[in-house]
Amino acid sequence: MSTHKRVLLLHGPNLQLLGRREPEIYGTTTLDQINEMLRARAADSAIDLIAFQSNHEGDLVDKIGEHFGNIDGVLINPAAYTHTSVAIRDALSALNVPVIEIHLSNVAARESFRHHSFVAPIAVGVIAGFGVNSYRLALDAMIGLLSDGSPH
Ligand code: CA2
Repeated sequence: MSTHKRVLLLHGPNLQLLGRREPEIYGTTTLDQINEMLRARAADSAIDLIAFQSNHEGDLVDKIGEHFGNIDGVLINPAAYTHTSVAIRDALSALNVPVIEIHLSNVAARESFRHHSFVAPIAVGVIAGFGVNSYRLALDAMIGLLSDGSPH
């Protein structure tokens, strides 16, 4: 039996466009490149990373539900659903594992409708504003959490 931990990496709507549109806001790295970078880094820490992107709220809720009882943590950039989705928050909360919310941009410095997150209150923490590095920082935080249980 594998002793590897398992982490779910979720990407919300429109993030499939990464690297192809609006590079001045969201950078030039594609979603596949982010997934590959994180998969390699996770593997170095004996973590299997399962990546999934959807433009559909229910598909994200279904994916989270599928992992009840078989996942050790969730990294999620809920994208626009950050600001709208009670369903994604409830699904994540029900998993009972550490969740880290990720944003490429500094949402606090953008339009006021991006200042509220439904997910943040059930997350261990939020990493925003560092572009692609937000994902790397979030994975490093998750590796720390899964090794000693502490976010610090
Ligand atoms: O900064 C982030 O990571 C966001 O989650 C990105 C979301 C936005 O709604 C959130 O407020 C903050 C938007 C994702 C759209 O991704 C695109 C990528 C490339 C081109 C166009 C959109």
